[in-house]
Amino acid sequence: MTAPSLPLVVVTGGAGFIGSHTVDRLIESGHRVVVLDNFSTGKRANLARWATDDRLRIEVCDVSHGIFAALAPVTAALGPVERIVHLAAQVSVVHSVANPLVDMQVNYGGTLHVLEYARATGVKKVVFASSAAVYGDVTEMPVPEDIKCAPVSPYGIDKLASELALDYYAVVHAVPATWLRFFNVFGPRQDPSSPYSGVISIFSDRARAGKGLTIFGDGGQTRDFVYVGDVVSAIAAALRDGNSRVVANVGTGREISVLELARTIVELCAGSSAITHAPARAGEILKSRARVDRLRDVLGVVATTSLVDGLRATLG
Ligand code: UD2
Repeated sequence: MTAPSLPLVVVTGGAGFIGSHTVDRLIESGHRVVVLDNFSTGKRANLARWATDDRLRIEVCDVSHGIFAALAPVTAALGPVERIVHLAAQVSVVHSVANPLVDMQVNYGGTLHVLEYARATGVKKVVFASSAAVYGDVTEMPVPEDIKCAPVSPYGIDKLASELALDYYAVVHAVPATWLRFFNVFGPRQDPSSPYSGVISIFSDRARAGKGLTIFGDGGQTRDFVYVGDVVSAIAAALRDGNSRVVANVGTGREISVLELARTIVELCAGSSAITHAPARAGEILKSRARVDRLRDVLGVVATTSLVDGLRATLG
């Protein structure tokens, strides 16, 4: 890796869906990037475009076991880590309901390991991928950041606990941090292969193949689907932002029901996939829509990609 004057940024989970798009943007905008990924869901293919580029270094590392050992040889060669984007996580709400201890170890434990590294080495900024799942079932819509959080899943609890840890490290150990509450992120490279995958990746994959779509519940539940390119803009802005302890929703401010989403995807595929229903999943929220004033006013980001444009890019 050359060009030592370029700022060095660590992206945990950098081989994953949101992570690999983040890596693309950071390298394109003049950074050197170190990806930490255990490749449990991440893929080297997502980073293939940088395979021979010395601005990217990839270290196999499970953040829930600590990051000091993986980063020691990197920093010995390249100098200190300036900033960290912490995305590595177990991303499924449903999985967390079935496996709360795993969720806590990976999602909360992983965050503590990142924070310990940041504290010990004087990292200038940590940007953390939190989630709309911290809110639980709220009555105020669109949901503002300062509403009382009442998560209804281990996933939401662990993301909220991570936020509290970030706040604690910011106040007590002067580790500057921003935590972004992602709503439902979608786009190219989202892996449809697991039953826990994001609904758009599953529906797109099946509709393209003319297979049926299964809706959990009556399909009246809503989500605020935000395109990955807009999410990366929020991450990049948070990395640059000189403020600490900022929390911001990352969504569009619009919601769509899962039933309407299914119909839209089938229509875009010009297909005839049947839409059927199965029982609703435990631990899920019913309605979700972001208030986005803070994203715009503090970070200067507006999620401009329409759902249909984003779906077209996803469907390829
Ligand atoms: C997403 C994120 C999660 C968190 C949360 C924030 C994923 C995989 N998870 O959880 O990390 O940030 O948003 O609110 O992106 N559904 C179907 N049929 C299917 C699959 C899903 O009906 O085949 C429904 C599902 O029951 C739910 C909705 O689609 O009502 C969205 O499900 P999801 O798994 O894509 O995402 P969610 O909201 O549980």
